[in-house]
Amino acid sequence: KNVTWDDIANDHKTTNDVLMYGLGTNAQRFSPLTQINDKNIFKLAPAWSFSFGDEKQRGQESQALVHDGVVYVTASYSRLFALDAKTGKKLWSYSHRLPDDIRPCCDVVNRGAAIYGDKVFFGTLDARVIALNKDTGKVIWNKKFGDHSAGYTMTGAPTLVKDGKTGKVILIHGSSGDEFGVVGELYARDPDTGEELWMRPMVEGHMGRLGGKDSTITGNPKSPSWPDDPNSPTGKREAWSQGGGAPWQSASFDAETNTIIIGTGNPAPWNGWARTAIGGNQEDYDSLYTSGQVAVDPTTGEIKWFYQHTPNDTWDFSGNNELVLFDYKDKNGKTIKATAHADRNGFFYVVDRNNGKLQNAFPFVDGITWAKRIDLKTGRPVVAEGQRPPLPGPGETKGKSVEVSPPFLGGKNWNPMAYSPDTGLFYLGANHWKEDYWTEEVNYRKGAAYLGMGFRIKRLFDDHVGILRAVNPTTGKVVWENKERLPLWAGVLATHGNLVFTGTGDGFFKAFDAKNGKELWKFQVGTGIVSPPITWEDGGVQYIGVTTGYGGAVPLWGGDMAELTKPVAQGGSFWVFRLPEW
Ligand code: PQQ
Repeated sequence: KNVTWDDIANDHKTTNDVLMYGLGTNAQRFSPLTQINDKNIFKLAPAWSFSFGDEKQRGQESQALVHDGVVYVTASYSRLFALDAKTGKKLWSYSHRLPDDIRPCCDVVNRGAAIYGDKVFFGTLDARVIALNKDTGKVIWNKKFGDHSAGYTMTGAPTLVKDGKTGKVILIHGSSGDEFGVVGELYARDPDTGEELWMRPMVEGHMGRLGGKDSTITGNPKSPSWPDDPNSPTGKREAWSQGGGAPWQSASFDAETNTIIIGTGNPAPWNGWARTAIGGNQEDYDSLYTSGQVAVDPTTGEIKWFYQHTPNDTWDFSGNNELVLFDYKDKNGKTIKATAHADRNGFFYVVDRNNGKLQNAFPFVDGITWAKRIDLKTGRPVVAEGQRPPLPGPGETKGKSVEVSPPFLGGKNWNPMAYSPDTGLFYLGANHWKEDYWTEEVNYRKGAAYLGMGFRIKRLFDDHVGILRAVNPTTGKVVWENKERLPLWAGVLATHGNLVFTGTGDGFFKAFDAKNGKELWKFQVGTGIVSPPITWEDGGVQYIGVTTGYGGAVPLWGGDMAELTKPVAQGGSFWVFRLPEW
């Protein structure tokens, strides 16, 4: 059976398949299934497990898809497996041949595939999108979108949207590469041929494309949010040419307003002084359209609205975490159609998805130092004095170190949260940590890290780093929490069975009571879990699936926290659980 747009549009309601990253175009990661519930979860047991094999045992961040009795799961190093959903038997696999000079910043990860018609689609570390026949694994098309040796790569799952104006289903994907100073780009493609329909760059003043031709410049053509330099050939300081803003995670889609909504990455370089006029004030240069959430027209690739979480982001907070679409009633009883976003900067944002206006913002982690609060009137953070690391003094190569929390890996990183319409709560895997942070010199060199900052991540509390929290998006209250010894890097799944599932760095796949946070069940998979779980139903049986295998940014960039995770064994498997017959 081929996948239709209706199948995708109803993904959040239907239980026999999982067709979208986020378990629906709204990215809520909520399943209406109840066979496995808070009463019988204690019986949950493995049904099968599949090993990805060979030596590529690290960084398994994939959310699997399920269709017509087949599990489609990507693996590290740009691999994709099709497995029989009942038995785990391999039906086919595809292993992309990668060149030696790829430059993924944060491990050789892949977060998942997209499915439509007779094809599955996924991105590769050498900056390609590939379409495979879903039944045979045969390559149908293969499109290179960027120079991997300059730092372009792709780790996020592509998604599909149906353009309400033209009636065409289109494939949407982003790019990665901010840490190497490439301009972040969002793409729309024809799913049948892979042909580019449009491309939107996320740095103000750069030219977009539509139908293979120049379209419009992003934002103000003079790009006043980036500093001028009359002595440079572009008229701007170097950073503008390399500016980052990569939409490296996955888009959500609001069919009602025909809008693609996606987060944009950090500006490049991290060093905010390089993105400020010499002798100027960082607060005067926002580095649009980085570190925010952007609404894009699927027909043209034009920006409809933009809300920036961290103007002139000098902390590598990025703005790229998932946008969950949900509706709620405000104080006056009016229904607000909103996006919810837990930013790396430690604040949770509720934004009106019709116009990008901030409705609510509150901290979801403790100990935030960089900003006092988010001003609900202006929508801008009130940045704390002394939290933008100073330039090196005369004769120095490093600036004075400043202690910042959250650190650049964030109060929450890419690991997506879940929303339960039953409880009205968001469930998110957060982390409590901080960093020493200082400026360094920075000059662009193709393919080299382009940061201009030095850092060391440290612990914030003695007894935990990870903290799973249930938060109320209207009051900002933490309703329950569970501490974890290691950083949390797995996505969350919520179900109508009053359950919340997630995985831990030390290898436990866990289930919690969605209402009160009581830990109800756990299973040790023998390696860390850094992926989003899924659930589906087949022949009257509910299954829960999760990819396992430690990796991602923490062991590479985590400083003291990387040390902490050293004992975690690597791996690469997909596990499936069900209730036994008794
Ligand atoms: N990827 C991870 C991971 O998979 O664990 C963590 C991060 C990335 C980050 O903390 C990043 O800042 C980051 N940034 C970019 C970017 O700005 O281009 C890309 C990626 C990526 O593609 O994995 C990460």
